[in-house]
Amino acid sequence: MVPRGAASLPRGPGPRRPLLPVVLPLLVLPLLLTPPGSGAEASRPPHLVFVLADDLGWNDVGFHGSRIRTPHLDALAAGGVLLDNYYTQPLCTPSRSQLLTGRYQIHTGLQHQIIWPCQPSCVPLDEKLLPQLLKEAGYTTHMVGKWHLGMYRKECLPTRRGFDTYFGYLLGSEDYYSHERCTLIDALNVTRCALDFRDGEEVATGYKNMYSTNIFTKRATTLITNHPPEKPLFLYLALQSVHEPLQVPEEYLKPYDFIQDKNRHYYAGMVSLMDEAVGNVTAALKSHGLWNNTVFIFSTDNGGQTLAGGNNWPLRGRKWSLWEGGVRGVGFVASPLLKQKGVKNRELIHISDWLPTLVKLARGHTNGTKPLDGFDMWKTISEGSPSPRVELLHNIDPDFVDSSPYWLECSLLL
Ligand SMILES: *[C@@H]1O[C@H](CO)[C@@H](O)[C@H](O)[C@H]1NC(C)=O
Ligand SMILES: *[C@@H]1O[C@H](CO)[C@@H](O)[C@H](O)[C@H]1NC(C)=O
Ligand SMILES: *[C@@H]1O[C@H](CO)[C@@H](O)[C@H](O)[C@H]1NC(C)=O
Ligand SMILES: *[C@@H]1O[C@H](CO)[C@@H](O)[C@H](O)[C@H]1NC(C)=O
Ligand SMILES: [Ca+2]
Repeated sequence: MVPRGAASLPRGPGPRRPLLPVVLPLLVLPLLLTPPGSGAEASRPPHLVFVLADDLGWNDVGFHGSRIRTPHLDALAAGGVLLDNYYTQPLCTPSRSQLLTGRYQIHTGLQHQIIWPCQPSCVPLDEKLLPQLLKEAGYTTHMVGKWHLGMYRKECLPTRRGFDTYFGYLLGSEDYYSHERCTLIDALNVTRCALDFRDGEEVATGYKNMYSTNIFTKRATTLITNHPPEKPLFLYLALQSVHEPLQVPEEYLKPYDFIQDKNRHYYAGMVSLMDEAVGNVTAALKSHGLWNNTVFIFSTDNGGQTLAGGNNWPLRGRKWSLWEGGVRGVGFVASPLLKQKGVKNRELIHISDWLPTLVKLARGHTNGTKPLDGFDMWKTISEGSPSPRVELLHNIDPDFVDSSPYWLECSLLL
């Protein structure tokens, strides 16, 4: 695979399509309504709960054979559909933008990198996002956690893009306890920090010295507990775990005292805490009577950062790279609504596929979206049918730079 460019991934022995981004088909998906009266499933659209981990590596979960113990994730994956040929983008903003638009980032202008703190950029305002589509389908829509899709003007905020409520970080790389985002301003040789924590559109105070994943999990379970089960719920929980900085409460380190590497030791504790968080969320869905009509998705946003505790073995590469370690993602779907359970799915699935898949499950429509690059994967996931996707486009970006000029531009604003 070549870094920085287009690459295609053949699926199975079938015909291989040419590697020509210019002839990407414009995919206007026919979103057929589920026929009425086809069993319990047809009674109500399912609750959709999407948990996105940050920078979680391939070899960082028990179900991939890691020494890091993730009993809750392992049990969910074992009882659901493990996605074994699932791809994300190698970085936060591109992956997250594709998740919520169903479109490759070459179509949204977000192909160059992440959105830096001082960068006046967000997902273009004429893109219709997943929460807007689900809202139109009658869903209550909540987001908890890391946005990273732009915040330079109010119209860019999650609450203006389809979420009824929002609680979390607008950027990335915050301190887990102070919730401040620090930036080294090279030109001035100083580090500047600012609180990056919002409840709705207001600054959230009173959470200092509390670990973000605990705070986000508590908010998620409270939303679940207060949700009327008869109304369809979309909850997007974008955890800070397990992005650097490497921070975790002491008690989570103990079980991993055998790990010599300090980064890996901390990282292992962070993964365990995240696993517990997922356990708390699914327990709340169960005890509140939502689980039997829930589709639960767990995904990373990109591969592990091996420079900060992550591990993608046996895949080569890491976050930021187009090697498999950067883009082949940890992911699974758990749901009583799956036709096949306890299976490993080897069909090609990409992070841009969730929008059409979830909108279809919601019995919604994609009116108002621009041409989608994602495919509805429900039959592929639930029944094991062949994936409609035969290739994927990673990126086209002649302007890609490893360090952003916006770091410097920040200093002009201070
Ligand atoms: C930047 O500041 C640190 C102390 O805060 C100092 O040790 C370092 O030499 C400075 N670097 C430059 C290039 O001035
Ligand atoms: C999970 O819930 C328990 C019980 O409420 C709580 O003590 C724990 O901190 C929660 N874990 C996380 C990661 O939020
Ligand atoms: C889910 O459980 C509730 C209450 O236990 C029940 O009323 C409902 O019919 C169940 N839904 C499905 C799809 O089985
Ligand atoms: C979506 O668009 C189609 C075709 O324009 C139209 O028939 C349908 O009513 C629209 N659906 C909604 C929910 O707006
Ligand atoms: Ca990430």
